[in-house]
Amino acid sequence: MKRIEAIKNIVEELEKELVICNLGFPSRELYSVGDRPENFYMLGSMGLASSIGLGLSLSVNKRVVVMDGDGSILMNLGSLVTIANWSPKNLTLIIFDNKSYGSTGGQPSYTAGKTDLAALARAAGIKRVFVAESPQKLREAYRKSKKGLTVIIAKVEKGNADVPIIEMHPQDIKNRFENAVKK
Ligand SMILES: Cc1ncc(C[n+]2csc(CCOP(=O)(O)OP(=O)(O)O)c2C)c(N)n1
Repeated sequence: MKRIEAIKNIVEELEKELVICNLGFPSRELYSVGDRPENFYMLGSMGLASSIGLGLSLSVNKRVVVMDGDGSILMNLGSLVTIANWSPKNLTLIIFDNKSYGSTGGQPSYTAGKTDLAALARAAGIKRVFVAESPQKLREAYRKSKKGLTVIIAKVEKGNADVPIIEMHPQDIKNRFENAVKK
């Protein structure tokens, strides 16, 4: 499964969920397959999508979905531990694991080596961890995630889709998202 295909499948499942998306190509892919005011494209801060999603999920009643990457979660592993211990019921963390830093040229990450993200999430204390290798499994996992804090490791191929950059100004992304959160 390609990352853009995984993103499209999640987008098709979305209702009013707030989405925080990893920087680089994942945000560009999400923007091109399903831009909506409830999407926050996190344009610069690698590693922080999961932390932003945690904070948001603790402050709102809506469901929060984080679309993260293996490189970014590996850079901020403390976030998994914090998420596990706060355990917000309304948070779904999807990690697109392409075993690489896809947005900067595909350099291998440590999930290409010895590191197992699902095992890490479980060891952090997260009970509901699913591994999805196909669009169908991903959709099933996503539907189940509505029951409580869930981490989904979506196994995706290396490579980025040929999609344009996000034309919106970061301030406009933020303002539009804030309005969607308040609705
Ligand atoms: C602190 C910091 N380090 C490095 C970068 C450069 N950078 C931007 S995206 C990216 C790769 C992200 O990899 P991953 O989270 O696995 O997502 P993928 O693009 O593979 O889906 C890197 C290294 C950055 N923006 N910020």
